[in-house]
Amino acid sequence: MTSSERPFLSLIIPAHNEEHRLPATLERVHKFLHSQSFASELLVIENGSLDRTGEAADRFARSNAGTRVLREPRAGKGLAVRSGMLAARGEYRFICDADLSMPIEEVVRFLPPTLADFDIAIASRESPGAVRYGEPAYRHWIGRGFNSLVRLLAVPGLQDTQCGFKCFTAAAAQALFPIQQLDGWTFDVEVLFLASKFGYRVREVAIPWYYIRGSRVRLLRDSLQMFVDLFRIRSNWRRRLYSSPAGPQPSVRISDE
Ligand SMILES: Nc1nc2c(ncn2[C@@H]2O[C@H](COP(=O)(O)OP(=O)(O)O)[C@@H](O)[C@H]2O)c(=O)[nH]1
Ligand SMILES: [Mg+2]
Repeated sequence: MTSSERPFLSLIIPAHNEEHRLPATLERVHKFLHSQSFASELLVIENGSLDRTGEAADRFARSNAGTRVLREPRAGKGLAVRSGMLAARGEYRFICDADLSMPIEEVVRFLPPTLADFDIAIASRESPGAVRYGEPAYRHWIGRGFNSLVRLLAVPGLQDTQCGFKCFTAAAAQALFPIQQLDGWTFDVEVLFLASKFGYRVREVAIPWYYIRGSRVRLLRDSLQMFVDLFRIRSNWRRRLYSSPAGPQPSVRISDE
């Protein structure tokens, strides 16, 4: 990893109450990045943790060049990902959950030369070829129920908006994250909704995905909030609260609906 040139890849890890699983994840990710021929940087964004996640990240960054730790005062995965995406300098900016439920080696499948002609590439546990390992049935069906609502209310075409592994080109990240507003779990739906409204090319990448216990999602409370957020996205759009992205855009096709 180098700091002077613009990195090819920024790997962005949002971390909340992750003091136990973060150190091993950082070791693995760092080792993987070093084994690649491209330049990269690693960003950890901690916010609102009640444990020593920030200290664990700082300790790692002190002894591993190319790692940056950012902090935000309020909790929220969406807020953390937004600050990471906007602080990143890479040509490609990849969100990676701290539990590494997708093997990190899969990252190359979201990048050129393996994948080309996209603005956003999202991991999918539903596309042909994807495999879910060890997921309890209740989690699976809650996820499928939410996806039905997402397709009905916000993004018709996508079978899995919630997987924690997504790759953005620098241009797409810099256009979409400044106008996206949700700070919590539904930020993925909002960003993908805006991506489709503004004509960005979204590709789904089928992945092997391993269920890891200890989710930070509080099933009842967060699911309810996510349901409300779907209506908020629609209402924000109707009220024209999302300004058009500034800067470079893809072949723009703005839908009025
Ligand atoms: N920085 C930050 N990260 C968060 C927050 N909430 C969740 N995360 C991170 O988001 C990722 C996904 O969380 P996880 O509990 O695995 O969710 P699940 O896999 O969707 O059930 C993990 O890296 C969490 O640490 C938050 O408030 N702030
Ligand atoms: Mg997880």
